[in-house]
Amino acid sequence: TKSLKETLQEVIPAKQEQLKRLKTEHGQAVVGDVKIENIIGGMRGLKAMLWDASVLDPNEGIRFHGLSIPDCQKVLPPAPGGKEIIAESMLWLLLTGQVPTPEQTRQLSRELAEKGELPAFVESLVDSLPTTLHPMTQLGIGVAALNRDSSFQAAYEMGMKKSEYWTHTLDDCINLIARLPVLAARIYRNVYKPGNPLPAINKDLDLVGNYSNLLGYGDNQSLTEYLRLYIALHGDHEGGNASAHTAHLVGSTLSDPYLSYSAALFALAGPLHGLANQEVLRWQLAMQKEIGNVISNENIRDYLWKTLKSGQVVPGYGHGVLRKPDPRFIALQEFCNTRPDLKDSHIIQLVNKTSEIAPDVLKEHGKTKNPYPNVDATSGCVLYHYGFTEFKYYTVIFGVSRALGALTQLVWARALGLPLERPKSYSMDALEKLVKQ
Ligand code: FCX
Repeated sequence: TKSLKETLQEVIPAKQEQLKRLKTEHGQAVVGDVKIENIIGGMRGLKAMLWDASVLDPNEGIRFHGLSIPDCQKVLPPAPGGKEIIAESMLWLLLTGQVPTPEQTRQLSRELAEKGELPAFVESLVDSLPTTLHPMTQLGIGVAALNRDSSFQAAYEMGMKKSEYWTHTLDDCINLIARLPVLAARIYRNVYKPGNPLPAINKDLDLVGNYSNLLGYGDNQSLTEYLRLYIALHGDHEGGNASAHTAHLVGSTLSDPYLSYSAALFALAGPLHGLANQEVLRWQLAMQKEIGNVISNENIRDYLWKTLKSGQVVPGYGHGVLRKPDPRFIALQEFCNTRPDLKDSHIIQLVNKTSEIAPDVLKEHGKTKNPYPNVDATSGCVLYHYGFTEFKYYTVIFGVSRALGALTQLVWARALGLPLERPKSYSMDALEKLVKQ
């Protein structure tokens, strides 16, 4: 059985050739215009980034190396006894473009479990943080501190050749992915369950199986399966989203993967991005409180209007690229539909009903280009149903997941020798001058 590194080693030369071809044969080809609206509109719609692992179609949603979410659910190996995609299968696909065998995913699970321990100083560092510090801030601090052991940084100091960048980047990325669950679970324990012992990593379990165990939910197979699906689905969403883009930008300075991903986590911590899943729950619970136990279309519509009229966004709706309901949202909804307890859950019913009513209200409101639910519209509410109610922690789970895409693409950025990212900026005066020319 070929290992992840051996598989990657095999696929890199063809990709390097493809990049060379693009550069030499099509370097001057034009793929779009840059309008003033792109420059002042958060670069929305600008085709300006290379990202091989996934492409987001506005109508179809995400495809990972060409595979849609239902395709992935069919072909990517689950955990033994489970049904849902596991992080290892998704990681393998994102990194190599290939579907792993069950044996390869098991092998990778074992490798990650063996590398899962935190250095003692990171444990003490995280334990010393005030429990009032947001869990995402704690995660970012812990990830940045892990860079003490960066293989990339050490090799760089020793003068490694450019052709060796990717192997050290890969080593760091695998180590970081392996350590994220134990770091994230320690933060959860410290903030919400102080004094609880953390179980040892089980070398026979997959990454998310271990994460669930460390969080104290290992006995709940249904929640563990949900976490597996959640983490696989949030892994990558092409390159321009704020977290993936941040990892890419910081990595382009040859900052090591720990520092690059730490920066990405702080982008994920914003309410317009990953924090939305915590905001959705807060908002749905406030709605529930106001409308009481009767879930009627009218009550929900009124509450939506109240939110909009108070100048707030409806969390969990809209997207920078998507123009249809997010297939990740649909996959999570389908997960709920297959489980009677989830189907009958009050909060899930409220989420589902809201997703039926909100698009028309948002259309009538007339501002958002995409009135449909994104993945955050349901992800946190399902956790709440399971009794995992500490909603300030939800984005941390997203942070464990987004590493799959952001880090695998750092490996590729180094394998392809991508340069420092440095777009050109203009002042408003300079733009006006350009326009008048
Ligand atoms: N509720 C109310 N207004 C909304 C809205 C929503 N859900 N979504 C967009 N709008 C508004 C915008 O605020 C903007 O108003 P403005 O002209 O006064 O500034 C206008 O509609 C046009 O925005 P639009 O082009 O449709 O959306 P953007 O690409 O600028 O922003 C996000 C995309 C996702 C940031 C936006 O839809 C939003 O704020 N949604 C709510 C928060 C959320 O769910 N974020 C998670 C997104 C994602 F899934 C993730 O990263 O995890």
